Amino acid sequence: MARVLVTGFEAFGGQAINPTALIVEQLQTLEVQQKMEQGGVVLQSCLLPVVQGDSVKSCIQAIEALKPDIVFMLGQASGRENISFEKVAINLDDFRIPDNAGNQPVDQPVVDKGPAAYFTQLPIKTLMLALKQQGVGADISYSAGTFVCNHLFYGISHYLMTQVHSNAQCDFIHVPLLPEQVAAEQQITGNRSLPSMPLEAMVEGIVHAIITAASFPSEQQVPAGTIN
Ligand code: PCA
Repeated sequence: MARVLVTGFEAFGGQAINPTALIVEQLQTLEVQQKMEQGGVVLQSCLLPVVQGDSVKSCIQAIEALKPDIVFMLGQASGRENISFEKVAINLDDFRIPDNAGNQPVDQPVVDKGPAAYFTQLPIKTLMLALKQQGVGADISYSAGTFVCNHLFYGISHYLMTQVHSNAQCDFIHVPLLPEQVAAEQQITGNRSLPSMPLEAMVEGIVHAIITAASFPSEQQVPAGTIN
């Protein structure tokens, strides 16, 4: 059995919901738990605060309790069209808006004197292809931004890399907005229509990613590079 921890985030930036909180809720249903059991996965999930420092601390607590083989951290990324597997975590906090505790660091390292970046060790191209085969839009992203999602991704990558007794691997997965978030935003700001994905497709994609990763497949050598 593979032990997998999945984290979601609370709502932030004045928004009413965060799709990743709803995904985490769905992962706790009996139906998903049964699928996980059949797929050889012991799954645990939790919600994290959108706060510099505390997000990493809460995630480490969950890691120490479950001792997972794989950690998937989920976050919302407005403007993304597909579920995107992040390749890189960078050692930089540069918050465009304050986090939920009012912190707004500018050009600070996540970890003082830590390496500039970490690459995920998980086979994310294989995961991307598995989702596409299932009919769920997926791609690889080469920037998780410089807000709390990247902060958590870097903080947990650093923690796992520096733990002597841990072989656990992690990745950050960004999901698009929900259709209802796009509609709400359009009403308030009149903004152009942003891309969205229904919750059912997000849950299907995340469940498939978890079960695929839990069989520890090797990475596929396919191009997925971008020019931005
Ligand atoms: N997305 C933000 C933080 C929380 C979330 O869901 C980000 O991309 O940094």
